[in-house]
Amino acid sequence: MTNIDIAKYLLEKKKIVDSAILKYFTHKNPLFQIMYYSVDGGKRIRPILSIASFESCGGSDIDTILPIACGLEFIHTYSLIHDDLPAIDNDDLRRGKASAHKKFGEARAILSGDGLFAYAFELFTEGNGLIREKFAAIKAVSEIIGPKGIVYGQTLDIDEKKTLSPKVLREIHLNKTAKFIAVSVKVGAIMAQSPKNTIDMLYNAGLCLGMLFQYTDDILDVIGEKDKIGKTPGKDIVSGKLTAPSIYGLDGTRFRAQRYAELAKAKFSTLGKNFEIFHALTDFVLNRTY
Ligand code: GRG
Repeated sequence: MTNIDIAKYLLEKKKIVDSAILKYFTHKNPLFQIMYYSVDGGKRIRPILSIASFESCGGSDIDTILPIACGLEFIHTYSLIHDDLPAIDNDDLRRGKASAHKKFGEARAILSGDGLFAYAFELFTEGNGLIREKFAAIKAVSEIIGPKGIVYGQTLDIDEKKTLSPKVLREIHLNKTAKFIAVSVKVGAIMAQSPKNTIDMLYNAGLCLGMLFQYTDDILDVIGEKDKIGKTPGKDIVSGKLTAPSIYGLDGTRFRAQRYAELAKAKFSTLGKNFEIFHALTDFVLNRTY
């Protein structure tokens, strides 16, 4: 247990991220409005993780990490827009409102995702200095959002509807979700110029946090409230998706989520007291209702 007020922490950091994001949407070009529609409204977990890591690693100038934090959110939003498309998950609701293709039509939704994806990389290169670190951050992110990460995980996700294989489930969760969560933690450490072993340890701890995140996402699909989760509950069951509850049941999934939380916290503990915030963040992910 920590004395950190995690709700307050998340709210404060979300405000910082939200106002940084807003500054990137001052263009008059209407595509930016379509892009912003989908960006608006998320929890900002990935950018917050990158900031938490940056600060825990001793980083002090938040402007060093903020553009990258916003870029992570843009890539995440891009993946959500594409995930919701009729050809993939076909979901009408996202972040408590009509999903992008429902609001603007498929073509504009696809293009707004593409725009966010490219815009993220522009942000990653923003500002002067720390060229090596930016290069390392771009390499780390680009490695896990493509065919060795998110896109691979999503491909397995759409293919694997029949087998009830724990091994395949792990592969989907790891690639679709956990690596992106882990790399969000990693880039904070990179930008704080941390030593390689700290960066590696944080990435490994982040993978456990990411697996936990997808377990709680699967649980919320079964028991979550539409108003809180902002998307359609029960979709995984209807579409016959391979999820943790479909293999382990709800109680088994909760038990495994608890184990991932313990594992994540044990790994964050080895980094010392400066990383206490990650214990609170892990507990938040374990107990989240949205
Ligand atoms: C190339 C990046 C890229 C994507 C294309 C469609 C696709 C391939 C990937 C989809 C991956 C996906 C949607 C994974 C699920 C991850 C997940 C648990 C999303 C929900 O994240 P939250 O709860 O949502 O952080 P908010 O709205 O709060 O940001």
